[in-house]
Amino acid sequence: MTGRSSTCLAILAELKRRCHETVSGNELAAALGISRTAVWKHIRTLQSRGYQIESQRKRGYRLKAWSHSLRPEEVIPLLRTRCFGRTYEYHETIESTNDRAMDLARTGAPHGTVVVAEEQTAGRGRLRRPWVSLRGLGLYLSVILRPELPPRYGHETTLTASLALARSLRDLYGLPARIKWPNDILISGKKVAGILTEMHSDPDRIQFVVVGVGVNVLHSSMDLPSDTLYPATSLALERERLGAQPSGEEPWAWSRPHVLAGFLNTWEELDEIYMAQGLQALREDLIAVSAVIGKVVRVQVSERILEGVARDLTDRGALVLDMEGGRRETVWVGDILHLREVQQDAPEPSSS
Ligand code: BT5
Repeated sequence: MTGRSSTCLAILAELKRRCHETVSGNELAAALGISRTAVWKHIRTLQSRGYQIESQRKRGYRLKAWSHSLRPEEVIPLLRTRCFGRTYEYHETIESTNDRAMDLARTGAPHGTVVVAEEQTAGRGRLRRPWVSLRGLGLYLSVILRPELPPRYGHETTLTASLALARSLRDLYGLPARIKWPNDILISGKKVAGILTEMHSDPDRIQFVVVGVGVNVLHSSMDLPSDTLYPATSLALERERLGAQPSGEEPWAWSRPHVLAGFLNTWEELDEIYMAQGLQALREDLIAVSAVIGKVVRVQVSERILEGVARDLTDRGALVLDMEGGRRETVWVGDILHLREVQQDAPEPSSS
């Protein structure tokens, strides 16, 4: 980082810390050991980068609006991680952060590398389904993971990421986020986020996994796609509807950089538990926040459609279905097309 940009960061940090007041140029100059003219030049640089800093003659400077930008200077100071986000690539616009992360991973980018974009022009979900990625409204990111595991464990990284996202939305924002196995996050039955995992491996070992995550954050109902299998929602809409409060008091807690950093912090913690103890250490939490366990689900598994009661998750994250006639199926990979409550008067498939 250049001296110039690190001074900009220091000024920004001070204005954020004292966001309810006007901070004089003299105070900033003294705190940073630079001249008032230098402070003014850095403020101009920050303003030219989109920061809304009010400058009042003779009084000083005040940060007027919290930034939603995902530039590294907004996100990295909020990270508590060792690896996640420590290599951070930012794009204003990109076709797909997953494609970029796959390229970076092929050329040796380290575990925890994060690629973030303000907008994707060809964001995608599973089976190349489109992921609507409007500029400045959502989070579009991909994380490179290098677990030293055989390829058959690859799908478990999706579940770890899903749990991290659900947990960060629950714990930090009080939102009742649930996992629609294995890769969607729902709030009150509506889809707020989706996860796309892609992997490159040798026959016996994963080379790398790229986990792409799209989250609707600031969208109004007009910004959301309407032609989706599950109705879509955003954190802003659910916050308003549910009156949810973040755990802290800070006015900026709902800003995109905070949502992103809170997620990455939670995810690295869970990833470390997963790597040390395996998915079984997260199984109970996965069940507790599942949107599907105990529900009747219709699942597409390759060409087959299975319908049954989602009864359990195995230690390896497979979904256990109780089918009609007492048959039990274990599903490793599938797409849940539909889910509903078990009807009280209908005979329940056999219980475990
Ligand atoms: C997913 O796939 O939900 C995974 C989405 C992953 C997107 C991220 S963004 C960063 C990274 N880079 C990428 O290119 N992708 C990843 P799937 O389960 O297949 O769901 C796709 C379906 O979700 C679509 O067919 C639509 O029905 C619906 N959908 C599309 N955009 C949506 C949105 N913004 N909000 C809610 N639902 C949406």
